Amino acid sequence: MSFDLSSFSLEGKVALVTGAAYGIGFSIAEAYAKAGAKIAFNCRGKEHMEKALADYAAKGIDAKGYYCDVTKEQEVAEMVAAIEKDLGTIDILVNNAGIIKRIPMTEMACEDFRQVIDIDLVAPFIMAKAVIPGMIKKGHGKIINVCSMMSELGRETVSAYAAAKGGLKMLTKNICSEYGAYNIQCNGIGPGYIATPQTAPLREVQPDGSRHPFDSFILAKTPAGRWGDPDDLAGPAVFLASDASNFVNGHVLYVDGGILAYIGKQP
Ligand code: NAP
Ligand code: GCO
Repeated sequence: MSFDLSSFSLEGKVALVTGAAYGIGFSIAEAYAKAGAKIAFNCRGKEHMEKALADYAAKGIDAKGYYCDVTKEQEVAEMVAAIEKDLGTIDILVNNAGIIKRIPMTEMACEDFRQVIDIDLVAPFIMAKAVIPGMIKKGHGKIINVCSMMSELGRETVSAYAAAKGGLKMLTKNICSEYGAYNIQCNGIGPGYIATPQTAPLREVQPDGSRHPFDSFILAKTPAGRWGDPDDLAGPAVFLASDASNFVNGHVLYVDGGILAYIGKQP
């Protein structure tokens, strides 16, 4: 079959991006809409929902928003059923919803560790389990798990998050292995350090007006010498959701400006 640029199109596809009221999820959903997909997203709070719907509308995107805590199986089942009724069977799932808790491991309460694992690892399992039957019936599907630098590397204070994102990389490979025969491709996308609310504490300007030490650290670790923008993920995410990647499966595509390849700027 000869290559055609239309293989990058998402025309007529139904995409669910979890936690896409803002941040990385919003940028991925916006890119999918521009590529032709019908957009569904979820969040938990009324305020975030109302602002997100207005932000999507301001960009000419008729996104459908659903209240759903992705850790709750019943809420997920109801959301998927509602999306199938409103838009049709889900063709593309992006497991984007996620949290981080930055606490030294020996000071971290077990319930904090469990909450991060629940949202960042168990929820992608719950979401995938809910959409795969429809994808099998339809004869195709795309699942994209939002991994992290911490799928490959550790650092102080993020033990739960690294454990979750490391596990998410392996869940990605296992969904690939178990459902590839049904023409379902499951890949990861691994953002580097991206400027969103989640990383805002790491970029806070210091009282003396200087950069946060972690901000300077990341600039030195990134060949591009900058933090990523959520829109840097748009093209790679469209590729992984499109027919252009139908023989890419179980892969984690890092969109990190080169962090994983670079020892860091010499002092
Ligand atoms: P963010 O700005 O904190 O947004 C996280 C989103 O997840 C919010 O929309 C939030 O919605 C939603 N969410 C959290 N828990 C949820 C739950 N239980 N049910 C439903 N929605 C929930 O984060 P971000 O920076 O955009 O990150 C998005 C994803 O990329 C995360 O998985 C993160 O781990 C990953 N990531 C981020 C970076 C980075 O540098 N920013 C790099 C690599 C990977 P609510 O408003 O309802 O809380
Ligand atoms: C941190 C950051 C990172 C990023 C991202 C990197 O505290 O180290 O929040 O975890 O969010 O996951 O890829």
